[in-house]
Amino acid sequence: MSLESVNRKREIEDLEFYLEKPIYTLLGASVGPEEKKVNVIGVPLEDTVSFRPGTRFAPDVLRSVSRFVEYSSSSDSVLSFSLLVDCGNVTLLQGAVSRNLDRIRRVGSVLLRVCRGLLVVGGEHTLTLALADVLAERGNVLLVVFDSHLDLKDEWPPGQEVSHATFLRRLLEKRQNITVLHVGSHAFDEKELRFLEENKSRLVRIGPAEAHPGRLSRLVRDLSRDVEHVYISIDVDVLDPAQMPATSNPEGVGLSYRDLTCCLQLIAQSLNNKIRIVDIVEYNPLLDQGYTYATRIIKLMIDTVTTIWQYA
Ligand SMILES: [Mn+2]
Repeated sequence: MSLESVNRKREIEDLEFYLEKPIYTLLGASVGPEEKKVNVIGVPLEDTVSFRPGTRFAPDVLRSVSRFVEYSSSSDSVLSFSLLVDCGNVTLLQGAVSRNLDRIRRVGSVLLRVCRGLLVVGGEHTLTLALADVLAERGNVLLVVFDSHLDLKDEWPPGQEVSHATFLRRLLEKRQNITVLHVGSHAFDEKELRFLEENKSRLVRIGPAEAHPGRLSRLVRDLSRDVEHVYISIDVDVLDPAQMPATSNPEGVGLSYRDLTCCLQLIAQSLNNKIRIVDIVEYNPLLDQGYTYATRIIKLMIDTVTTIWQYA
């Protein structure tokens, strides 16, 4: 065994302190971490709630509900068990957002060195700040965000610099080598639009009406030209609340599930071998009825994994 792989093995073992082993794994996966697989981590981060609390329960509820659904995608493929491992949840300290982001960064940094891809289950959207930051250490990043909100506020609530509504601004201030394609937003204020305008060379927004494959394919091709790594972040409130009411900050309208998966397919076709991280955030099981919408999130995970990693 080479020194490099001995060190890698030791780093993975050292993660034990920061990862809580799952009681049930997601989608019947075996327990990770494991090299060369798609590693699942739950991130029960919920430190900056502004409306309805509950996202921190999402990873464990989704694992538990995933025992009762079929592992087939909405386009007739069946998830391969050998593709995924579940590393459990990042152990977090309730209320300590910056220490928690450090822990998420640390776990992400080790796993990204060894895994094929990272499937991250939130928790609040703020976790993307830590993981996109880690990915940007490794080269130029295209971050594709699906979200009803722009999350470009300077402070939210007033006085709070790091939160689910400010994370994207903090990320762009910190990292010059991240380009963002923002899809589906229709909820923002004038200051956020001004920031968008001032940063339009690396922050491209397409609203819900334009979120179709034809428009996306050209943009994705152009934006990914000088990019080594792609990160896809899905805030489930991008979906119409009629299709996804179980989310902390709903915004009245949104994309259909089919719009979202068509966009994902298109991105996967154009950028498959560059996609390193997908996160699915802001599902709130306390607002779910009989776990109906948990099954939709699980279907979204299966569709994502089969589209992006299984048939690559
Ligand atoms: Mn949102």
